[in-house]
Amino acid sequence: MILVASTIITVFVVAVGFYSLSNSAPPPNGVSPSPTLTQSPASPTATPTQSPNPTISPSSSPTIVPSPTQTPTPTPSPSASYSYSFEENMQDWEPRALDTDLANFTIDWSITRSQERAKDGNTALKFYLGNYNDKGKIWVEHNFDVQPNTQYNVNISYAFASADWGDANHFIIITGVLPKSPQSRDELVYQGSTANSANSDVGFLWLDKAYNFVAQSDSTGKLHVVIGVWGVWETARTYFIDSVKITFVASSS
Ligand SMILES: [Ca+2]
Repeated sequence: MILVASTIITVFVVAVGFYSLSNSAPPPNGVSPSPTLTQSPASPTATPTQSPNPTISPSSSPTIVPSPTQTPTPTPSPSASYSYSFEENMQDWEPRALDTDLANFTIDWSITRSQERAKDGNTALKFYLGNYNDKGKIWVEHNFDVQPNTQYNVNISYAFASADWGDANHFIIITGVLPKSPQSRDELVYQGSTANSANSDVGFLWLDKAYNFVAQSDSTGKLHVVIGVWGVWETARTYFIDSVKITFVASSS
């Protein structure tokens, strides 16, 4: 019995030893390091999984950008025409004056809507200047939205009623287009006299006035039109203006 057991153990030990020798022995080629290649791809594949995080933030932010594109819509067109008859109101024409001081008070002046006479409809603007300081300047002013830094050809026409007959002692017409609202006498634009070409006192006559200008807007995109009179004779005078037409045509951009 003991002999049989020892024989079985001996056979088993021999068999195990033969088996281990057949697997541990190097192959005839001697290329055993091949298993190390299978481990190297494991570590690089783990790092790319962090990359999706940065791609989330750029995709959400561009949706905010398109909204500012709605702001340029108020930009005015390069050309525009306007007409004024003052039948209902002043139509945004603002009365203004300069050099109205006289000693310790100011001279009388006014620019109001009046139904005394009109060239179109029933109402015109009435200009009254009690020019007793011999230097008063009164006008109406209208601001227009135009394209900034653009040159315009501007035509201003209107009906002008004057009772200034004869050859002397007339006032001077103010009409111009300015990039800024005038603040001094030197910034106003003066034209011809207020004479109505009559040889006798025939009262008010309606005259057609028309002036062309080249005006340059600045970065504010505004042009200021002024229409009025400058008193150059020491007396009181009245004038009327109606049917004002203004055309802006952009000549460069
Ligand atoms: Ca009118």
